Amino acid sequence: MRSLVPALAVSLALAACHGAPETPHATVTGAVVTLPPIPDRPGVAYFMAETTQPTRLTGIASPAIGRIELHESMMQGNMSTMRPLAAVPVTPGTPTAFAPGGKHAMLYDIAPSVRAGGTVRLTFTFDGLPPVSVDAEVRDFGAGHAGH
Ligand SMILES: [Cu+2]
Repeated sequence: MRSLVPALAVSLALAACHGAPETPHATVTGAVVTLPPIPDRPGVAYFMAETTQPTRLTGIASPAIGRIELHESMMQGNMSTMRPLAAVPVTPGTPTAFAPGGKHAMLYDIAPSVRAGGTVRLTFTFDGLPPVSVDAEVRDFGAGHAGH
């Protein structure tokens, strides 16, 4: 009898994984928001997006942030510049990184309630898939995000 409970837990876990065909979905992991060095300047968000079927990330929204834009940083000569992206393709099997020096989300009009050490809810919109909400970790401006 003593082994019954662990065995049952394992079989339930397997049922959860394999009992039904996987619903198409996207996943967002490692979301981090960096606050601006000066209030009233935009902040930035980094994360990793994955998907079970080809899709595009078309936007991000938050109840605590006025406007969020998808951007890409690039070098132009010695200058780092950035351009807005209307949508970012996400392909199964290839995580799409939003990371320092490349793609990122620009956060305008961040509510004062968003503080370093806390979290902020971000909702990601993907073409043809359910939206994905995550609580991003909030950090002070620091290493890893020069340029904005
Ligand atoms: Cu930007």
